[in-house]
Amino acid sequence: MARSSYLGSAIAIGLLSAVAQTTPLYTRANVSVSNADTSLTLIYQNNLNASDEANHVGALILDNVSEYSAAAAACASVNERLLPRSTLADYEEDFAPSLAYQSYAGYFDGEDGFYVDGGVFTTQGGGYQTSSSSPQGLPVLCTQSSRNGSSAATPINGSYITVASGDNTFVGYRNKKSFRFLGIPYADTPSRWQYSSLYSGTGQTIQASAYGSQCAQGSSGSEDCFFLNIQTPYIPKAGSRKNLRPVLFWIHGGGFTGGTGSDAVTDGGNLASKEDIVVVSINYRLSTLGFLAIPGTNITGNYGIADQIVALDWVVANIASFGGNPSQITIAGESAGAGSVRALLGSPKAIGKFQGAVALSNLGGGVTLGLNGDYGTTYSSYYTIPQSYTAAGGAQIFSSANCTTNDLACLANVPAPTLVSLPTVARYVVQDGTYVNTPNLILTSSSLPNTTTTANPQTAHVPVIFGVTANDGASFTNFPPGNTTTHAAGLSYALGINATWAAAIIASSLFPFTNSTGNLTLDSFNVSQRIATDKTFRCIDQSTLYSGVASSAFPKAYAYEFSRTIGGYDPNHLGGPKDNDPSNPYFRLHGADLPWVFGNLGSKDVREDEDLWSVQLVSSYFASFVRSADPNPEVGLLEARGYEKVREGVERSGRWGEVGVGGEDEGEVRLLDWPGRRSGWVDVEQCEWLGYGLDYYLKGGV
Ligand SMILES: *[C@@H]1O[C@H](CO)[C@@H](O)[C@H](O)[C@H]1NC(C)=O
Ligand SMILES: *[C@@H]1O[C@H](CO)[C@@H](O)[C@H](O)[C@H]1NC(C)=O
Ligand SMILES: *[C@@H]1O[C@H](CO)[C@@H](O)[C@H](O)[C@H]1NC(C)=O
Ligand SMILES: *[C@@H]1O[C@H](CO)[C@@H](O)[C@H](O)[C@H]1NC(C)=O
Ligand SMILES: *[C@@H]1O[C@H](CO)[C@@H](O)[C@H](O)[C@H]1NC(C)=O
Ligand SMILES: *[C@@H]1O[C@H](CO)[C@@H](O)[C@H](O)[C@H]1NC(C)=O
Ligand SMILES: *[C@@H]1O[C@H](CO)[C@@H](O)[C@H](O)[C@H]1NC(C)=O
Ligand SMILES: *[C@@H]1O[C@H](CO)[C@@H](O)[C@H](O)[C@H]1NC(C)=O
Ligand SMILES: *[C@@H]1O[C@H](CO)[C@@H](O)[C@H](O)[C@H]1NC(C)=O
Ligand SMILES: *[C@@H]1O[C@H](CO)[C@@H](O)[C@H](O)[C@H]1NC(C)=O
Ligand SMILES: *[C@@H]1O[C@H](CO)[C@@H](O)[C@H](O)[C@H]1NC(C)=O
Ligand SMILES: CC(=O)N[C@H]1CO[C@H](CO)[C@@H](O)[C@@H]1O
Repeated sequence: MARSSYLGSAIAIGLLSAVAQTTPLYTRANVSVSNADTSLTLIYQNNLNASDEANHVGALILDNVSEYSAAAAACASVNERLLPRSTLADYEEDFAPSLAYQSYAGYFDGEDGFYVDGGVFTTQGGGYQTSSSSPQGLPVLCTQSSRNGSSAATPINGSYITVASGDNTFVGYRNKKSFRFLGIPYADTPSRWQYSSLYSGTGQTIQASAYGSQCAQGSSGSEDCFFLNIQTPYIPKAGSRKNLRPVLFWIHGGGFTGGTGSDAVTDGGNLASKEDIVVVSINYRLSTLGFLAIPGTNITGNYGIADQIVALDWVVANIASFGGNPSQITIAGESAGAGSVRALLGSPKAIGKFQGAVALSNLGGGVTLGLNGDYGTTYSSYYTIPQSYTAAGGAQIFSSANCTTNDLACLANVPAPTLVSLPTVARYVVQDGTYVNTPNLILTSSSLPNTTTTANPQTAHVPVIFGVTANDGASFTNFPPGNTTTHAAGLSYALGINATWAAAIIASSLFPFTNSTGNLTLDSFNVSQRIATDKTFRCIDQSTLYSGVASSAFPKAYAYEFSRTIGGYDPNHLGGPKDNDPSNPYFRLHGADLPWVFGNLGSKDVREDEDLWSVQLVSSYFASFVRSADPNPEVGLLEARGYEKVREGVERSGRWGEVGVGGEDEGEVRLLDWPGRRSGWVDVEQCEWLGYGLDYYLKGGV
C-alpha cells in the first residue's frame, strides 16, 4: 500500500499517469512539486562539456519509500516516472558514477538499492543487478524531464517546486543541472541611502522562477533590486537538516557601478551538479545609490556592502531549507566582488557569518608610487567619508543633478537612471565606523594578543584564496598608438605616467624591455601590463597572503595565478593567441577566470581539449575549497564520481600547497593551467620597488 503522503492530489496523479508515460516532455499538468514528504536529490553527471550536454540525462532521487508498490506514486508526485531500466542501461556511464558518489558521500547506499521501473537496482559488486524481490524502505530513482541546463531556458510544466522557509514559501523549478530559486527578495526595499534590512514579509508565496531586476546601472536596472538566486542539487525534506551541502556565496564584480547576480557566466548550475555544492548569487546597490557618503550627515555610505551582509544574513537564516549548510559558507567574488570579500573579511558586521573567502583579482596598491594606481587603490584602502565625498565629486553630483549642494531632498528625487549616469558617481567603500572601521584589512602581529593562538579580532579568522589572472593589468593599460617611437613613450602612454616616472622604471632595470616581437608598441605594452598587473593586482595579494599567514590572522591561505584563460575584459582588442592556439603567447585578461571557476565555458570557446580539462580541474579546486577549506580535491571523491581527467590533472599538477612563510613552501603560488604548476612568489623585488613588499600589511599597511 502506498504511503498516503505520496498520493498527493488524486486528480494530479490521474492526469500524470495518463499522459506522462507516453509523452513525458510535453502536455504535462503544471503541478508544483513539494518536499513535504521527501528530500529531492537531482543527479546529473556533468563533464562541463557544453557540446556534450545533449548526450546526458539525469534523475531524481526521492527518500525512503515504504515499498516498491509505492514507488511509482512517489515519482508521480514529482511529475515524473520510475526510471526505466533501459535508461539506466543506456546511460550507465552517467548513472554508475552519480550513484557511486551518493554512496561515497553517505547520502544513499547504492548497495542496498533504489526502486526503479520493474524492480530494485543496486550498485552491488561494482556492477548492476536488478531484482524483483523488493526490500522495504529504499530510495527511488525517477526520471528527470527537465532537459535544458541553460540559465536562459524557461521552466517546463511539472518542473516547479515549492519549498517553505521561514514564514514564506518559494516556488522555484529544476532545470537539467539543479534546482533553481531565482529572484528571492532578501531585503525590504529601503528609502534611498537607508540601510537595508532583512525581508520582513510573512505568509507570502514568492514566485522564484525568474531573476529579479538588477540594481540600477546605466539606463537599466531598478532600485528595487534586493534579490538573490540559489542553485542547489538537493532539497531536504521539509524540516530536515540532513546532508546539508556547503555554500558558495557569490558577490559579482563591476567596479561597484555595474554587474548582477544573474550573469550567465557565473550561473551556479554546473557547480551544483558537478561539485554537489549550493551556489548563491546576490545583487547589491551600486554607484551613488550604493556608495554615497556625505560628511556631517547621516548618509555614511557602504549601502552596497551592507546589502551584501543582509543577503548573507538571509542565507544564514534560510539556506538550510534549500539544502545548504549555514555553518559552511564561503564568500567569493571577482574584481569589485573581491574588493567586497576583502571588506567583509574586516567588517565587524560580517565576521562570523562565513567560514571561508575567495578573492579573485581584487584591486589595490598604487599608493606609494602614484603610478596611475588610483583606480585600484580604493578597492583595498578605504577613504574616510570626507575623502570619499571629494573623490566622488560629491558637490558635482548635486550640481549636475540640478540640486543645491547638500539638498538631500532634491537628490532623493532624481530618477535612479539619471543619478547613476551623472558625470561623476560615488563608488568607494568608506570607513563608516560601522561596516568598515579600519583604513585597510588588519593583518599585523602587533594587533594580536598572542599570534600563534589567537585570531585577529578585527579580521575574520578563516581560510582564504587570493589570486590574479597572469595579465590582469593588461585590461587596464592603454595600448600605445602606432606613432610611438620609444619604449619610454610607450610606458608613459600605457600607464598614464609622466616621463620622470617612465625613466625611473627603466633605470630600475626591474621591468626590462625585451624586443621579443620586434613590434615596439606591443613589446612596450607587454612591459607596461606587467607593471600594471603587479602594482594593482599581484603585489597586494602577495602581501595580503604573506602578512595574513605570518600574523596568523588567516589560519591558512592559498595563492594562484591563472595561466590559461579565454576572453576577459579586453578594451584594447588584444584578442587571444595567434591561430587560436594557446601555445602561442596571449594575455590572460581580467575577468577571464570566471568560466573556469564556475565551469561555464561555452562550446564555441573551446580551442583544444586542454581548455576543457583545465576548466574541469580548476572548478574542482575552487569547489573543493568550498567543501573542505582545501582546494586539493579528495582522490576518493574523484574516483567515486569518475572524474578521471581531474584526477589526472591533480596528479600531474602536484599538491596545491598552502602559503608558507619561510621554509620550503614559502610563497607557494599555483599556476592554473592544464596541468597546473607550482611557482614561488612572483616579482617579489618588483613589488618591493613598487611599495608593496611581502610584509606591507604585516607592518601595518603603511
Ligand atoms: C502547461 O500547463 C498549462 C496550465 O496548466 C497548460 O495550459 C499547458 O497546456 C501546459 N503546457 C504543456 C506544454 O504541457
Ligand atoms: C506553472 O506554475 C508556475 C508556478 O506556480 C507558474 O509560475 C507558471 O506561470 C505556471 N505556468 C503555466 C503555463 O501556467
Ligand atoms: C525510512 O522510513 C522508515 C519508516 O518511516 C524509518 O524507520 C527509516 O529510518 C527511514 N530510513 C531512512 C534512511 O530515512
Ligand atoms: C535551452 O534553452 C535555451 C534558452 O531558451 C535555448 O537557447 C537552447 O537552444 C535550449 N537548448 C536545448 C538543448 O533545447
Ligand atoms: C537622516 O536624517 C534625515 C533628516 O534628519 C532623516 O529624514 C532620515 O530618515 C535620516 N536617515 C537615516 C538613515 O537615519
Ligand atoms: C539640469 O538642468 C539643465 C538645464 O535645465 C538640463 O538640461 C539638465 O537635463 C538637467 N539635469 C538633470 C540631471 O536633470
Ligand atoms: C600619435 O598618434 C595619436 C593618435 O593615434 C595622435 O593623437 C598624436 O598626436 C600622435 N603623436 C605624434 C607625436 O604624432
Ligand atoms: C611625475 O609624476 C609623479 C607622480 O604623479 C609626480 O610626483 C611628479 O611630480 C611628476 N613629475 C613631473 C616632472 O611632472
Ligand atoms: C627590435 O628588433 C627588430 C628586429 O627584430 C629591430 O628592427 C628593432 O630595431 C628592434 N627595436 C629595438 C627597440 O630594439
Ligand atoms: C604591433 O602590434 C599591434 C597589436 O598587435 C598592432 O595593432 C600593430 O599594428 C603592430 N604594429 C606594427 C608596426 O606591426
Ligand atoms: C566534448 O563533447 C564533444 C561531443 O560529445 C566531443 O566531441 C569532445 O571530444 C568533447 N571534448 C572533450 C574535451 O572531452
Ligand atoms: C599579550 C599576551 O597575552 N601575551 C602572552 C602570550 O603568550 C606568552 C606565552 O604563553 C605569554 O608569556 C604572554 O604574556
